Amino acid sequence: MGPAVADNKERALLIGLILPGAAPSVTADQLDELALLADTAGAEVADRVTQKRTGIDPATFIGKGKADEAVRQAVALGCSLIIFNDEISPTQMKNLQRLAGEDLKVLDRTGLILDIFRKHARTREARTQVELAQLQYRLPRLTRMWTHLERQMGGVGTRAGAGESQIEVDRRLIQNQISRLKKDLAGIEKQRITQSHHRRDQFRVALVGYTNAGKSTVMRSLSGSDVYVRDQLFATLDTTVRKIELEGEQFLLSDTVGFIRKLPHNLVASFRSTLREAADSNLILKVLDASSPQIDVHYQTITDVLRQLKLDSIPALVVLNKIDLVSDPALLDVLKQRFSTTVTISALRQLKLDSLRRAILEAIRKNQEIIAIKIPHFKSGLLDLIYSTTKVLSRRDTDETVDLEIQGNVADLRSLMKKLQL
Ligand SMILES: Nc1nc2c(ncn2[C@@H]2O[C@H](COP(=O)(O)OP(=O)(O)OP(=O)(O)O)[C@@H](O)[C@H]2O)c(=O)[nH]1
Ligand SMILES: [Mg+2]
Repeated sequence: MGPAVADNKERALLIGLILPGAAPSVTADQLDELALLADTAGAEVADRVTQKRTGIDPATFIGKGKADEAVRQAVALGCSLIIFNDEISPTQMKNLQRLAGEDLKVLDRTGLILDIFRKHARTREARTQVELAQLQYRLPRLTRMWTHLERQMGGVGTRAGAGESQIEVDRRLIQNQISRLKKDLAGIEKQRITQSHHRRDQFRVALVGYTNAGKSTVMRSLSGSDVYVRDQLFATLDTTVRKIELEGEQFLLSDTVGFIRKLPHNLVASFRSTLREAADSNLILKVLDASSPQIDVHYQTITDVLRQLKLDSIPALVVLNKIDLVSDPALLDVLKQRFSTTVTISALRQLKLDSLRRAILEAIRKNQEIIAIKIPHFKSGLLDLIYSTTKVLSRRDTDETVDLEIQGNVADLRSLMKKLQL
């Protein structure tokens, strides 16, 4: 295998550790995903190495002998990167980097994801969020060895680039930078809160899902707008909101950053405000790629992240997407049962989008609202209906009217208002 690659893509060797109780197939799936991540970051996977161990080696993560062997293999394959499937501790990273030497950069899954995020961040908010997460990740790893290498290499595909300026500053400067970024983010977040405050009275639907599940494609086909869609991981980092009208009902649909297993917690924390768009929603659409053999892991990941963000009490609907890729109807039935959902679509091929529209419409009409109304005495015949279809929160009887504060679903309240006007 010649090390000279025509499109000068960096070559990477992937390394996975198999611990007791973990099926080798799980590691294989995770390495598939890691390969996809590497590809998205612009690196080409030359080979993968796995090691079964009873535990993590505190010094080198995998065994020292295996690490030496992997380094030799990587060099022979013309690799410039070794990427670990898991997060490596700062000490392990330092030791592994020493083993690897100067021409081979050691990365872990977290570092790789951060790299992709940095490349894909477009708005000031996303850039600030990524930069913050990246500095927090680097701070404990800031050894002389690391800075030296960083100065030479930066991240995947960046020999000298974005990372460079940060490397020259010392720990103290990084810490200052972290507090500055946090302040910036708080400022941006305040703006966001004011913005979403304006949209308070609108019904809000949020698309949530594993990266590459097709969230932006759903957004695109429901709103008819030009949203960025790519067959790569983390194509979307920024939140996009579109106003959509359906049979006279309006709602706001938001698309945002995707999830992935082992999502670096720094990133989850940094992206909290972006993900708050989902927090403000009345309905969450959990978009799943029905054609993925990993669908259960994906679902579990979404559920976990939503729980971490304390969003698990918001009404949610599972949307099985990419059904055009599921050729076995029996399999589709199994999936429908498993996720107790009736919405199965192909956002790309525009199949069965009406079932999704209907489900959203139903949620809008079921949505509870609180209104204040005055019932003139000549309309008091309506009171029975009001008490039976809505929840009366307060009542004040005056000479001319009965003043009520009532809570009910949008459809019921609307038909009531019609009767009041007659
Ligand atoms: N076959 C098929 N492909 C789809 C469908 N929906 C989306 N895709 C493809 O899946 C890939 C990812 O789609 P996106 O809409 O960018 O996915 P996403 O969930 O927004 O991904 P991130 O923004 O990266 O988190 C693209 O190549 C889409 O064309 C579908 O229903 N069928
Ligand atoms: Mg997207």
